[in-house]
Amino acid sequence: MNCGHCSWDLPDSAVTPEAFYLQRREFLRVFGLGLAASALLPPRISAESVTFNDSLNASYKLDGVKLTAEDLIASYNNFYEWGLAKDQPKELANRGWKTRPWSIEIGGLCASPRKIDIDELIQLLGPIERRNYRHRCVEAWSMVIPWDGFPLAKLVDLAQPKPEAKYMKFTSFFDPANCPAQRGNGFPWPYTEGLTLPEATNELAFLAVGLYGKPLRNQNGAPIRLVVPWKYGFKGAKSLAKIELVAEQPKTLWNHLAPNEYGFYANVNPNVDHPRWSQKSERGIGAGFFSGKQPTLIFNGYEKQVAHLYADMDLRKNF
Ligand SMILES: Nc1nc2c(c(=O)[nH]1)N[C@H]1C(S)=C(S)[C@@H](COP(=O)(O)O)O[C@H]1N2
Ligand SMILES: [Mo]
Repeated sequence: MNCGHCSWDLPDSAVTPEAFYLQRREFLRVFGLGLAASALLPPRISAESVTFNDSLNASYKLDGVKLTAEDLIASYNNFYEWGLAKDQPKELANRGWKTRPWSIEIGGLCASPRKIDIDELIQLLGPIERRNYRHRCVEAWSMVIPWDGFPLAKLVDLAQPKPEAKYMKFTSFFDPANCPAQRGNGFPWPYTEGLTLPEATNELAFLAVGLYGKPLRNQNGAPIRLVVPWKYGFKGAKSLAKIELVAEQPKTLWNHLAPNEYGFYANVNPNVDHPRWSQKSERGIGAGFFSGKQPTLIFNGYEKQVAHLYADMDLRKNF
């Protein structure tokens, strides 16, 4: 029973389908070393100055939907800087990689650029709110995650885009001294992503600094990551070092690696299959083998909030 087109059969607990065509052996060489020998360190979370209120935004409660368990969200990850297998980031991103103190640069075509400490930025953009969002990976698995953070639109306001700014570009950390994969495993690091400005200022676009009321763990993209719940998970760049306003559509890491498989828009859509598998259904992580399979929702269930952004667009062409 291995149909290769059914999402059910995706080998996503082994090597991720997103990276299927990459140099697997090179990755195993880089990430496979010393795994068994070293003791596992508990995740290190320290963010004394961040307060998480019990501040669930009522518009994003997802009534009747069950949240994915915290330990699953923290142990089943895609974070290729720290390994291709789902269980590697929780170990390899917690062997001394420091995500505080951390500064983030806000720049490009804006009137108010700055380089700022993450906790100062949180003070500026707070209070922190809670949103329960569906999370759908292009590999056809899904979760429901209670994020803590703030709307990306608040950061756009802070930056004050110039009229020529049409897109936002997101760049993850680049730290080859501490991240073996970034010393040359074939990926064009750092990880980059992008949104149009109307997408970035949509009410759903979110910057997460925590989940389940705790600062983000390293494997989930500490100290700050993008969350755009109507799009496939790869749009949500982790551990952001830079956010820029730009005039042209930014080239993203996945566009660059496989433009025919991972488009710029990457809106969740049951009617547009991935070239190597169907997107008609998805598997809820932690939901159980038989109850876990569920239909994919257009825009991941957020049609009401975002469909207008794509009203004049052919979603097959602009996938
Ligand atoms: N920097 C960086 N960001 C990233 C990734 C990555 O490999 N590197 N993986 C993406 C993918 S494919 C997904 S599905 C989500 C996974 O987020 P999670 O591990 O918190 O569920 O992060 C996205 N952001
Ligand atoms: Mo993903």
